[in-house]
Order: sequence, then structure tokens, then C-alpha cells
Amino acid sequence: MKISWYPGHMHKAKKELIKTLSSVQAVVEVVDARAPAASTNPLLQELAADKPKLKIMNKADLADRQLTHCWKEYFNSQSKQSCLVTELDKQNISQQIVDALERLSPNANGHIDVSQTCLIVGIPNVGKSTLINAIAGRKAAKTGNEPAVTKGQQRIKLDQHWTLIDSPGMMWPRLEDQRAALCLALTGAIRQTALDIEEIGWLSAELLMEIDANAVLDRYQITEAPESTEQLMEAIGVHVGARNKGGSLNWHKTAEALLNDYRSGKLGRISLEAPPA
Ligand SMILES: Nc1nc2c(ncn2[C@@H]2O[C@H](COP(=O)(O)OP(=O)(O)OP(=O)(O)O)[C@@H](O)[C@H]2O)c(=O)[nH]1
Ligand SMILES: [Mg+2]
Repeated sequence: MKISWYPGHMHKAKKELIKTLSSVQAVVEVVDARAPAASTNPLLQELAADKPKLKIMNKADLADRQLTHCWKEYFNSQSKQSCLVTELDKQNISQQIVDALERLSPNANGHIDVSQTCLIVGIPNVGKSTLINAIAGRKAAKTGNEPAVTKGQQRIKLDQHWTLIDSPGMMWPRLEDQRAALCLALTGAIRQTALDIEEIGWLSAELLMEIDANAVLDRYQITEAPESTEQLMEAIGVHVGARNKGGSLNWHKTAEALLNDYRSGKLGRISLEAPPA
């Protein structure tokens, strides 16, 4: 497998990110609670080394509760960084974020008396714009269930103290760690058209069986553990009725069904990564 995805507009996004970073007082990085390491931008640590950083683990409603708790403790143990967990219901998130930013902001001493700008960054489709709308309490930014909905930076003024900048989802040039790349493909951060769906479906089936075989077998009512990935995919295809016109199994539809079921939480709350011990 070789998942690599770095379309032309990512170069523009990176250049824009570097330029914008010089003018903001804080950075919020939104990561996917199901894959907090794979969805963390390795460039950000270096590009925004001197900025207070708030990490937000979003889509926690789709992730394993216990692992999310461990990840939060892990991130909070790192310096100049704080971590919050958010899910579909983003009530009171605005105050929590502003409080966290004010604690992190070096010139604030717990009270902001100047205007501050905060850049929201993260991989595509992780929920940055949705989060901004929840913070602002209005539909200020466009959202959608696919990568690359936000095409350019957008400033959203919260009050006299804080302005947020929404940014297009960003991926980094080298996805060397192919397990991490698979996590990003499975969670929906990489555009479908850039992926070989059958291969990603196959690899995802193997990964999900390794993490939580019962969840997969239960979902597709498979009573006997399959002896191979092919047998498993066949059983999934039969269960979801993924057939070609002649009646043979359609592997593409089978793979799509598995990916969609994982992404929408129909397989249950499955996290793909655990924090370092
Ligand atoms: N289950 C779940 N879905 C969420 C959550 N937050 C956002 N979403 C959904 O995730 C999808 C992507 O949301 P966006 O806010 O457009 O994501 P984005 O990071 O701005 O995406 P780009 O602009 O394309 O980079 C939408 O379908 C949202 O409804 C969450 O906490 N839980
Ligand atoms: Mg967006």
C-alpha cells in the first residue's frame, strides 16, 4: 500500500499557514479523537514552537471513552499545551476554549485586555469549521461531511478580545507511517477520489479486526470467525447486499459500506491509536 496525498492547494495552505502564524497569539489544533497522533500535524510543533497551543480532540462521540481520557492526560502532560475534548454536542465549549486560551496566553495573566487572534488548524474534515460555528454561536463558516470544504482562511470575530481564523484542512507532504496514513484514510480525512477504496477497505477490515473483532462481527452478524480477510469481506458484502448486476459480490461497494459504517459510528466507538505508555 502507498497512501500519499498532497494536492497542489496544500502547498498554498502551508505557505498561508506560515504567514498567518506570525500574526496570531495562539493556535488551536483540532485533531480526531479516534486517531490523535496520526491527525496531529508534525510541522506545527516546529512552525508554531513559540505559540501557546490548545489541542482539541474532536469527534470524541465516535472514539473509545477510556482511550480518549488517556490521550487527554498524555497531551496535558506536555509543556505549553493544553487539551480539551469535544463531541457532537458542543455546549459550553466557547467558554472552555476562551478560558484555556487565556490561561495559555503569556501576556494575559488570566485576563485579556488586548485584542487576540487565534488560528484554528487541523487535518481536512476533522470538524474545524463546525467547532468555530459552535464557539461563535452562529453559522459563520461553511461545513460539510467531506474533506476540503473550507477553501481559504476566514476571520470570525468573537468579541472585542478574540478573533478566530478558520483555515483549510491541511495534510503534510510525507505520510511515511503507512499505519497513520491508513488511520487518516479510514477516518475520512483524505478525499475518496484520491484513494483506492477496495484496498483501503481491505486494510481497514484487518485493522478493525485487530482492534475490536467483536464489533465488526456483531455489526455484520457474522457468527463464525472468518479465516481470512477475503472471507470477512465476503461476509460483509453478503450482509450489506453489495452485489453486481449478475449477482456476484461488488468489492467496491463492500469496502465503501465498511468505511461509511466506521465513519458514522455504526461499528461502535473504536479508537485506532493508544497513547505512548
Ligand atoms: N460525529 C461527529 N461529527 C462531527 C463533529 N464535529 C464535526 N462533525 C462533522 O464532521 C464533518 C466535517 O466538519 P467540518 O466542520 O466541515 O470540518 P473541517 O475540519 O472544517 O473540514 P475542511 O474545511 O474540509 O478541512 C461534518 O459533517 C460535521 O458535521 C463531532 O464532534 N462528532
Ligand atoms: Mg472547514
